[in-house]
Amino acid sequence: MRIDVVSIFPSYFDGLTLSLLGRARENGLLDLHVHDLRDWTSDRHRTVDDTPYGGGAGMVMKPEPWGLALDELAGSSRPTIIFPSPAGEVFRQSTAREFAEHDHLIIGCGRYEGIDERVFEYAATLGEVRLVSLGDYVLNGGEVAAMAMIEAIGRLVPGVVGNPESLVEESHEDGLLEYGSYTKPSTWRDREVPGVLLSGNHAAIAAWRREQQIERTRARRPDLLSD
Ligand code: JCE
Repeated sequence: MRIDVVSIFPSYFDGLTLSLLGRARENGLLDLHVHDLRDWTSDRHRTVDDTPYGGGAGMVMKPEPWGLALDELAGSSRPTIIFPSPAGEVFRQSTAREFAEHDHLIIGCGRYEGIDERVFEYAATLGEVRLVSLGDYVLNGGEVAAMAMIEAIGRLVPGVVGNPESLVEESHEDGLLEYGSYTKPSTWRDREVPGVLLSGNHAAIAAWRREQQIERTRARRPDLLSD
């Protein structure tokens, strides 16, 4: 999979390119390229924003640099073009699974009050456009949302996470929260590890863990049980 990110703060992504995804990158499984939107400006001040038509607070990202960036990065690959936006569909594990199947993602990170609306229409002529929100809160720009999405998508690309079983057992993959985990010592500050986990009875352990998952989901995320 190739992912191109366009941002006016490309150094935000320096940390991400190390860690978990660093290894996938070396294997050639995940080819991440981060670009500075200002590289597609031509004025002396490398301007990417301007005042909004119709008035209002703040600035809007100009369409021209975005048009040139998308033309160059899309090529002939019919990419999926993702714009993080508080007005987009909510990003879920199912969204990550869907995007992990695609060969080429372009993620456009807005700033200020957002991007000129015509950029989304134009992008739709180059590939499939998706406006995607990380959740129901407002960030200052798309970068943090893009990083979260890249991590969630990247770890689903076959071969990126070592043990495929560890993917299935995690929260949200089966629609329930995870059971609690314990490690040594078996007693710590007068607190015991639940006895069943020390029993060696694998059927009892599996049943206890499933019960934990259901109870926690009911207490913390009842929306996951009713929907
Ligand atoms: C962004 C902004 C709209 C006021 C580009 C915010 C995603 N889940 C999300 N929360 N916030 C975002 C997000 C993504 C891209 C941009 N802003 C700031 N947007 C109204 C301010 C600009």
